[in-house]
Amino acid sequence: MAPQTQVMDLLRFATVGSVDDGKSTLIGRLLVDTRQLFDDQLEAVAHASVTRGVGDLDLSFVTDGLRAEREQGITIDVAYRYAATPTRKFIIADCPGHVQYTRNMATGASTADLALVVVDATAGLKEQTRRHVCIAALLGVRRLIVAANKMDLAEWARDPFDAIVTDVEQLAARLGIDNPIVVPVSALNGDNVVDPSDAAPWYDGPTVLGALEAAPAGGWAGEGKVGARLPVQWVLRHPTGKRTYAGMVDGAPLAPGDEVMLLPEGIRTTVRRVATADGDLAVAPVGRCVDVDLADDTPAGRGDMLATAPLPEVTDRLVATVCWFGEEPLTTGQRFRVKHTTRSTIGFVEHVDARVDVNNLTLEDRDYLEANDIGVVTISTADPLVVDPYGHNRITGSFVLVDERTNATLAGAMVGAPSFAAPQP
Ligand SMILES: Nc1nc2c(ncn2[C@@H]2O[C@H](COP(=O)(O)OP(=O)(O)OP(=O)(O)O)[C@@H](O)[C@H]2O)c(=O)[nH]1
Ligand SMILES: [Mg+2]
Repeated sequence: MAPQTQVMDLLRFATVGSVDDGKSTLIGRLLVDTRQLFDDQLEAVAHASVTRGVGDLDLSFVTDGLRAEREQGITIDVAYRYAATPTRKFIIADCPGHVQYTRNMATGASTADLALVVVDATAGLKEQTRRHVCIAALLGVRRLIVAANKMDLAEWARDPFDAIVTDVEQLAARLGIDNPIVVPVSALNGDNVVDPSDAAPWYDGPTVLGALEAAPAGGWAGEGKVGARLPVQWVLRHPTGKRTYAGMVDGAPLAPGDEVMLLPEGIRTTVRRVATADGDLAVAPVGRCVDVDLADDTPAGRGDMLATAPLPEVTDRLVATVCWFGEEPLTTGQRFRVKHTTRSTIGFVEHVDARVDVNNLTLEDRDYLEANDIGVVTISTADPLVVDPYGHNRITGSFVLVDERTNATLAGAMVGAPSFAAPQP
């Protein structure tokens, strides 16, 4: 996962929504109409379209580059694209909609500030759309722009658009997301994507690009809620016998003179120097890789953490919200490798507490999770973890469950229960 950045003119967004609703076509349209593609790239897309017999220019081929993607007409892996307009830079993650690739969608959304939700206006919000929006919100995305797509097929009728607006507003309110914007578009024809269209005279809002340019960047809810965090990646031993600790700064900047706690040992000390390959820093910003020299001798190892106040929690038992991607169900008693920041340990599922019903965002009593379910579990670990609630920090608040035998990632997990889901009576 990427660090939280402070760069204000950069917006990271991910496309989310059900299979075939038009996410890749919309991104293709956005890139073509803002002239991000070179002529030879466009020619390659046109050539591939004709070769595959899908018309003159299948815009989904701009991001769907894998052979299997073009043959099956679906997105499988996340495609990252970079775009720049006169007012803003964008990092775009075009995610797959197929339920089988929900894991990839979660990866794409995990670094996004904003979700560009694509909904086929002739069908409305599907369960998979709701699942994606729910996962995006759990992953910390706090802004939604919704493209009510295929309006050409809906003959630009206002009713299906209004129905989507109502559903989106209800969903966003439950997830604690303010002011979702819904735009009626045809990604295929380019209406209201970059260029305003007069096909919907009843709509007076922005185009998709206009909404993306106006959206505040860095919409991450947890910014400012934790102190500096430096998960120790490497311990550097110097000829003098001194140890320094290398890793990436997260949460808040770290500076010489800062009082830090070494965790889980619980040793209080002070930062003496913050070094980089380019010399010492007066302040190391979030995202910077540094080598930290401490005032006292300390016995830390890889996987330990240096932290400034407000401090994280040290625990070997936690409640987490998990997105389960294993083919076999997740049940009580299972054992996994837990990878949290730079630490790896063994974890046991003490209890599967509940499953999230993505259609109405409630928790149902359930002691197992099936593939692509979202649920709440209690996990205990062999070694203590140094965690923050996911809502406060994306890095220290998340971990993955890995199959010990195959090394496959089976779940993405966030520390804490989902705030939106109230237990059912
Ligand atoms: N008529 C019409 N067809 C569209 C529009 N947008 C997309 N399509 C078509 O819908 C189909 C699916 O489009 P994609 O862009 O591949 O959909 P996707 O959401 O990226 O699909 P996955 O990535 O597999 O989830 C393609 O045949 C597109 O040409 C639109 O605005 N109008
Ligand atoms: Mg796609």
